[in-house]
Amino acid sequence: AERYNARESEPRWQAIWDQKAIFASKNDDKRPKYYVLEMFPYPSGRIHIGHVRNYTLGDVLARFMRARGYNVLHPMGWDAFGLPAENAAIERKVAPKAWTYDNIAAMKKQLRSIGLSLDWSREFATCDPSYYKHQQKMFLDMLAAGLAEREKRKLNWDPVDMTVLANEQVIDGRGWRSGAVVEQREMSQWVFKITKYAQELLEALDGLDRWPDKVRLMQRNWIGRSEGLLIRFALDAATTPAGETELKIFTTRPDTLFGAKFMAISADHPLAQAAAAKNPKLAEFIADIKKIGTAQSIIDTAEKQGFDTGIKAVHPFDPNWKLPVYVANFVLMEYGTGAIFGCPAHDQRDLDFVNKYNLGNVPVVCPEGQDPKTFVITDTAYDGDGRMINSRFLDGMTIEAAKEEVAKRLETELRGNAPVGERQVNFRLRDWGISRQRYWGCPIPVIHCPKCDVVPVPDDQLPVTLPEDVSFDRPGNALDHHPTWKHVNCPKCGGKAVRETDTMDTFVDSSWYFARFTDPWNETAPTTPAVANRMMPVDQYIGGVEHAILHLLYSRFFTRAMKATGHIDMSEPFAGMFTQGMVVHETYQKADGAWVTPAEVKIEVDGNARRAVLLETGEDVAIGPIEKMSKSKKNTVDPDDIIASYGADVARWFMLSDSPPDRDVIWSDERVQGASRFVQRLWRLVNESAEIAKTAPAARPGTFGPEAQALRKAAHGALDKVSSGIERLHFNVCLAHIREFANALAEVLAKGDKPAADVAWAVKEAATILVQLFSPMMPHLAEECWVVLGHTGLVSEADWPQIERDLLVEDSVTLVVQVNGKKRGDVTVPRTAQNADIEAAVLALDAVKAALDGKPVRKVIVVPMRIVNVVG
Ligand code: ANZ
Ligand code: ZN
Repeated sequence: AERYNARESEPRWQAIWDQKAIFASKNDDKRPKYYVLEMFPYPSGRIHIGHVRNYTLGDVLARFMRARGYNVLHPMGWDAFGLPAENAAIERKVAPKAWTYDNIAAMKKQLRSIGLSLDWSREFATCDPSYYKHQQKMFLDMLAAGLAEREKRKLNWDPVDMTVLANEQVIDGRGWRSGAVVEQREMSQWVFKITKYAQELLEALDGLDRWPDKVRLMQRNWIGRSEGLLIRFALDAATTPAGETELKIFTTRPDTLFGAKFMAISADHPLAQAAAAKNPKLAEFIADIKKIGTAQSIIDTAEKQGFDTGIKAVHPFDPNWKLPVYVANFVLMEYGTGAIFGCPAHDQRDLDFVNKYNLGNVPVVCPEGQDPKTFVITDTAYDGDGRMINSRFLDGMTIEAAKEEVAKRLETELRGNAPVGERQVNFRLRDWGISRQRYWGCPIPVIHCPKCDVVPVPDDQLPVTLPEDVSFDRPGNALDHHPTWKHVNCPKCGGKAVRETDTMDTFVDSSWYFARFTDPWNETAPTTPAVANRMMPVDQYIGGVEHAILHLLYSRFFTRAMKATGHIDMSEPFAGMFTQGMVVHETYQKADGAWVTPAEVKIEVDGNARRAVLLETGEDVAIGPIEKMSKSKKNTVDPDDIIASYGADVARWFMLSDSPPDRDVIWSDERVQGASRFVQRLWRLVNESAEIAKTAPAARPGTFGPEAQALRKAAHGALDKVSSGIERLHFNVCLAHIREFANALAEVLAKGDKPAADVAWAVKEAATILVQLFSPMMPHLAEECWVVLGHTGLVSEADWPQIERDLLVEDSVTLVVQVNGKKRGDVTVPRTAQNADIEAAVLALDAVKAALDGKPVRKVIVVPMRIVNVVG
């Protein structure tokens, strides 16, 4: 046969799939549903190789489940709002809308060239008014249900992008996109009350047994539940500003109360403000530390600093024990009560702090087996288990018992009319601030009226659409600058009012798109609940681990909010979650330090040595470490180039073959060429098989000789292993089985002579199974092979082959061979072999003879199916 020509074949099959609309799933389909979803892309302009991997993984599963008889939903859309469109507008004077839709068109073409089994009939972009209209409706539903609120908040303000950033968008005190030092500003903004679901979001993680453990752990930590005690410390009146009488703290370690050395409060704490009013030095200190910002990442890394307010707090178990109260930069106002007691021996931050201010420490927990008299803490706090010491009535107790004892005592002790201590559960999770001062986002559908305050936009006026005549000639929110857009009459009183000009965080857009895919045609509601309830949850969601926290958590919250407002009747959107690894590549650098792209170098291989030279000049370039593909290091490969030179099937096969899908895969041209050779090999194999298949009897032979039987066993064995491998997304293992099976088929063909009828029949069966096995990975090649084998219809529409289970039973077993208890090799014998035959086979082994070294055999012990031990 001629060489397989992917360039000619791939677009042809793509057109046929399209024309027959075979991947469009119907909502009234009666078969069981299977929903496969890859995280939808941001329309940046070009597909990158990471997308190719992501969508290929999902596509293999989607094609497989379709062949298995499921009504597969495998849609695609665009996460289309966000800053880059505005930046393009500023830099290149193109309208955000035009830029976005142009990018979508270009990327859609690229996605099609990968040969994905996507249902394009459901496509939408989150910037389509027909999508965000429903998002606005749900916002209003949430407002009515108390799940959206307006709140005054200290916010991270990015002075360059002129927008509020979420805490997680602040990296080392700087904006994640602009890199500008972030400031703190107090502003009113819209929040979603995700904290109402904190406990539920945490508990439900246990039921998500098809999620990676690491993702569930990340979510758990993010939600950050901790059980502790709220303690009211009395303040010493003589040292305290008038009006202040007590300091409330939250602690998870009440057992360490006798190790307390100081109290610390946040710079934003009212007591700090009160003390600063009379102390200019303190006021200055507070101003200073506020400049650094209060993002967690800064607090964790900044040097611990404090200022002694002069105020003293009284120890709850000893009226004569006074503790100094500091303002400290490592205490956050937003967590607990914004105040702590510091126990330096058992908390590293507290220890760093006392070491700086010479306050000393007293250990109160002694590790088991340590002598309390010699147990001292210097630079490293001890946060492990042990017994209480130096702690009066707690001495000798375990930490747990001591916590309980302190809680019991303080709970029952009253000051004023209130208990001194109170058990409390705290969450680290904050409500989700969704206001963004940006143009290219979903408008928040409310109107601010001087008389009526916040008025929802009436349903019949939705969507509130973005104006298109906007200018980006000055920084800030173009919606706010627009001459007319925001000026409206109040829907309630008819008076002059203004629209909300904040738009929603783009994470809102991606928090329900998966539900919209179930019925994107519904013009009057976000979902058609009966359909959404049937098609959801997503059975397998696939995406990058970078979205393991926020996107998944927000989606889980939003699904609950949709449930509360009647748009869907379930809580968890993703039954299965898979996080794929990255595509990485080695880096190349010229002698002058300039990075060069993989396309510009040629690799010369000499034995084990690899050398890189510049294609154009032959100049040597250094091969650097393998890294995540990035523009700065130029170690990217362009999917278009790959598909143009090798075809999509090769790219897909390579992505799947080289490493498990959850690990990084190293892109290497040499290995890609290997995949390309394998494609040609399969093509030849199928063509040769087709010649033999022509001679096969139409009817299945009644019996099969040993050769035919062996081939059939290989075929059904591969079918079994690949089927279960795909279900578990162990794609690299599946590909290894396919290779092995292809070899078995090739061996039969290599015999050359005209095969007997039973063998010819088995070859036809084997070739058919082989093509079906690789069809989810290399669908274009598979369609072409399907034709060659004389099958009608499309392999993409064919049912998955039936496994004949009785062919899976192995005929032989392999036993470990030991001589005097030491492994010397193994032996493979027929499953039905008698012990005497096994003994004879073992004693004939060279390794056994060598180990015996002429000594007589005293005994041979056979452990059936496992071990043979020769005693000499
Ligand atoms: C005394 C103590 C002794 C603490 C000890 C820890 C170890 P999680 O587990 O994250 O809830 N803390 C409380 N509020 C804080 C705030 N606003 N800013 C900074 N730190 C704060 O952490 C609870 C612990 O973090 C609390 O328990 C408190 O310090 C500190 F050996 O109290 B601990
Ligand atoms: Zn009004």
